[in-house]
Amino acid sequence: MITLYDCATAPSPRRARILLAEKGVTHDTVWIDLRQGEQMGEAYRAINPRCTVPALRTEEGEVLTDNAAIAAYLEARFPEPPLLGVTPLEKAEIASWHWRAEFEGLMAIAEAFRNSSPAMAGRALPGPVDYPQIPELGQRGLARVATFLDVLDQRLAEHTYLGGARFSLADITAAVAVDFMRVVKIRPDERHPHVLRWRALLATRPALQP
Ligand SMILES: N[C@@H](CCC(=O)N[C@@H](CS)C(=O)NCC(=O)O)C(=O)O
Repeated sequence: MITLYDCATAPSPRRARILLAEKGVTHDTVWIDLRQGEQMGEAYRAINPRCTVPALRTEEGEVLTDNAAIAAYLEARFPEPPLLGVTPLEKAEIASWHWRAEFEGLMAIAEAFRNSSPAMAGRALPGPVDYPQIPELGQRGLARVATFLDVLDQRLAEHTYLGGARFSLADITAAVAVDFMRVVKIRPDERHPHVLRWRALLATRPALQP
C-alpha cells in the first residue's frame, strides 16, 4: 500500500493528496504536525532527511520526497486519467503552466508568508537549515502574488483550464496556490472573474473543495 506523509495545514502535501484522489489511488496517510515541528524530529528525519512534506512511500518501499517526483511516479504508475497531458504540445503547455503555478504562485506566497509571519521567524525556507527572514522579500512576495492572480485571470479568460481544454496537474497546483493566498490576506475577487469561474468549476471535483 502507498503511504502519504501529509499535513492538513500545508499547501505542498495538499497537492499530492489531490493528485492521489484524482487518480483514484487508495493509500494510507501518516499525518505530520508541522505546527508542532514534527518534521524536524528524529522519527520523520529518518523517513525524509529534507524535513518536508509531502513524502510518498511506494508499494516497493521507496520514499519520494517532493511533489515533482511524486507526480512523475504517479503518472507513470497510474496513467489514467492522464494529468500531465496527452499530445506532445499539450504536455508542454501543461508543464509550462505547472511551473508558473509553482514559481509565480506558490513560491511567491511562500516568499511573502515565510519572510513576514512571526511564526516563521528563523524559518524563512523549509528544510533542515534555519534561514533568517528578509522583510523586503516579504513585501516583494505580496506584489508577486497579486501579479500572479492577474496572469491567471488573463490565461483563464481564453482557456477552460490552465493547460488548455483538459484538467491537469497545473490546475491542481494553481488551485492550491489560490486557496493558500489567504495566509497573506490575498484572495481573488471581482477583478479576477475568470479565476473565480475556474475555481468554482474545479470545486465540482470532490478532491478540490476549497
Ligand atoms: N519541494 C517540496 C517542498 C515541500 C515544502 O516546502 N513543504 C513544506 C510545507 S508546504 C514543509 O514541509 N515545510 C516544513 C517547514 O517549514 O519546516 C515539494 O513541493 O514537495
